[in-house]
Amino acid sequence: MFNLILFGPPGSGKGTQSQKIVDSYKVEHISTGDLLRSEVKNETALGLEAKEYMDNGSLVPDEVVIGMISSKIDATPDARGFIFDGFPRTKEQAVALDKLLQLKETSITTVLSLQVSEDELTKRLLERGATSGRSDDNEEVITKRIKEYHAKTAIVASHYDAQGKLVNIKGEGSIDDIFKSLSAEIDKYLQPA
Ligand code: B4P
Repeated sequence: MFNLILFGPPGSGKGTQSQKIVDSYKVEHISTGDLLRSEVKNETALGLEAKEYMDNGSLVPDEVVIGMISSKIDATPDARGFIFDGFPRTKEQAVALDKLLQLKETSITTVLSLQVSEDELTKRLLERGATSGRSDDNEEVITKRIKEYHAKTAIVASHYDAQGKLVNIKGEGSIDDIFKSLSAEIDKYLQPA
């Protein structure tokens, strides 16, 4: 099974590129950000807990996110592959994902890491904030999210680099050009469906 992690800081384009990958390769998309926002919108117990963290730019606790991922993988047993978007975001989540996939006799195929400068990230998220209505797209929270990325998430890249699975991809330029670079890597393992 093809299991891709699309990795990068907030605003690097993980959600944008995931959509294009799903359209082209017909893999299952698992976005922890989307799953959490849906729980918040539906005012579930999980959503009420997550909202506080998301609104101030913190990461939601690992156990909440890991439980959510596990049920999502189980829900689609016939998937051609998975694209993990915004997960794992801590070393603990990465270790848990490796174990979860091992139980299913599969593993991460490749980790594509989008490289975008901090100025560009802030610019994109502020622009999105002007139209998205997202509570975490304002200057103060964006700064906190980028800090959280450096403190807790950047280390996930080293975890997969040590396994020889990390590939850096330039994440600035046109959305189509970035998709071409990502596709060139994915094509090594899976052809468009
Ligand atoms: P996420 O929903 O994962 O969102 P993100 O990091 O903000 O954005 P992404 O990288 O997907 O960027 P996008 O394509 O939208 O996280 C939100 C919050 O949820 C976190 O802060 C955290 O609290 C919580 N959370 C999620 N997962 C978690 C986990 N595993 N553990 C704990 N907590 C978790 O692009 C951004 C903007 O840039 C868009 O407006 C897009 O149009 C634009 N853009 C994209 N590509 C572009 C390009 N090439 N050029 C110009 N603009 C571009």
